[in-house]
Amino acid sequence: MDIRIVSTQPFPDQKPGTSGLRKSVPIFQTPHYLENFVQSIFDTIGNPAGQTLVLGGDGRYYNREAIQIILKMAAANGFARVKVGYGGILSTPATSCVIRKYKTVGGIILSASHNPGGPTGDFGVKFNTDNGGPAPEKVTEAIYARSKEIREYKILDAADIDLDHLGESRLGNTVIEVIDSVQDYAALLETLFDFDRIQQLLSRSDFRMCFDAMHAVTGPYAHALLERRLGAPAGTVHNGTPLPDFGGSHPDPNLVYAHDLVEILFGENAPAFGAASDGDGDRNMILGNHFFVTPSDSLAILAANATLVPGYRDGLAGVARSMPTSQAVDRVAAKLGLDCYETPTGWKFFGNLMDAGKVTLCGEESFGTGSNHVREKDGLWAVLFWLNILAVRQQSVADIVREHWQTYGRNYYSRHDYEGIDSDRANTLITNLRAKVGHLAGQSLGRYQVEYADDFSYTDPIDGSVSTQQGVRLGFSDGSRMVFRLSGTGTQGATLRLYLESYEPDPHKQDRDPQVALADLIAIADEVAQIRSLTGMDKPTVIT
Ligand code: VG1
Ligand code: CO
Repeated sequence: MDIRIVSTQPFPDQKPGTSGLRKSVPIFQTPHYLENFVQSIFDTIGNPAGQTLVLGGDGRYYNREAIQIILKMAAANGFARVKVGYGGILSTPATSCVIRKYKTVGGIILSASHNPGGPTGDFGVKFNTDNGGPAPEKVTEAIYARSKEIREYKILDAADIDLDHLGESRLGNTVIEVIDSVQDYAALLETLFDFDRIQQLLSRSDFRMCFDAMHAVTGPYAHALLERRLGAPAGTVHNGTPLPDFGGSHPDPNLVYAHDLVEILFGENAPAFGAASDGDGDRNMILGNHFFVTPSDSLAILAANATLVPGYRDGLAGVARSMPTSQAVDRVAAKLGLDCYETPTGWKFFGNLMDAGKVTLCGEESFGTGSNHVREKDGLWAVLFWLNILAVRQQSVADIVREHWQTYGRNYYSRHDYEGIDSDRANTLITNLRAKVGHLAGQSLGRYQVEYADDFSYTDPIDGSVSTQQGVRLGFSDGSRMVFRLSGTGTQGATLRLYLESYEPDPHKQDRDPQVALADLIAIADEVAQIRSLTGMDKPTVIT
């Protein structure tokens, strides 16, 4: 065996963000950059002897090259086996599924999720631990600490592995197993949903659906599940071939970046149901005929209807949402007598709650929903969950959502993103807010009375770990809220996210445009945070 020990210098910037390490492709192509980070992960895992690693990515530019490097490093580090996705493809939820099913030590997912790809786009490395979930903060901190002192890494001198044939081969003493990217995951979803009933729905002449894979990882999964297994007509899946640059767009399933799908669902002769997923397949957007379901409402509706779905027939242990996500699901939990947890942004905070059996469903406002079937958010899972509900209730998406509002009230919700802000200005804005919040409680802002104002801090109820400075939030006496935080997934400048929410119990007032319903709060947010003057931008770059 030709193990090479390569001397290297640490890079100072390998601190994982909300979800993995994300940098531009040219940075990842800098000699030793990827290798240093991967060796830091392996050193943190400890003793790889006898262990299995799962490896795959979303197919973006540099995916295949990075996989070859990581396979040779895994072999040089002494892993017994690596399960790698066919063609280098594994979605984030599928990776989580494979880690859990085969009880492996963890997995590496090559993805920058919703960030654009291509030679000058973004690349990323996420590490998931043996429960199948994103590494918790204590692990990402350890990886980062290791990356700051690393002096060498190990790699095997060997030929590339053929990723386009299923089956086993060897790199040194390590077995490399190219696995079907879809099979294990599809088999798991089949245990949760009523596939027969969904199949009947999809065969009805008056029900058409359309799924936009955005040229990202879910193409092969959606073709296999929706068209081949569940019988949706060929052509139901749009943009189903993963491309290294996602066809030049953001693989981000929201009203702005999934505009082709939005045009179809809001056009003439629109289908009954539409959905899209992101780069690595963990997010989802749900649309009805001329209707958009906010991700926060989607979580609440899945929770309220869970017992209609075989995998959740016996009810939920509890639910959880990230702090900026609307409180719609809290109302469902209250009515059903379920515990409801509020965590910081990022899926890594849900893992402990799920492992401890405290929650079954989790969600984020950023188009992420999931359950304890894996330890990731899961785009196609959410699509099948909705299809299962539609098949049972035989109502339109819009009717289901409106009925939900009548029962629970409507949480008007919107997120305003200000992208590409100068980092210093963004930090000033947040620093100013932090200084201000201590004095805001009890004050009136317009017609709103501030009930509490703080910088969100979370104590994990299972392991007691504390995460501070997770977003400045203002809560008002009528239940309205606003939250300010900086994105932890961007690679250029800073992105300010402003989250806005107000509650409307009156069914006659539930059909307003959210931007109109939230207009006063939007104005107050600008006044409190001086967004326009500090960013120099007069409106957000993305509104969802
Ligand atoms: C964003 C979202 C967050 C999500 C994260 C990863 O983070 O707001 O809810 O968990 O992306 O999503 P931020 O720090 O930019 O707000 V993904 O689909 O990477 O894995
Ligand atoms: Co993603």
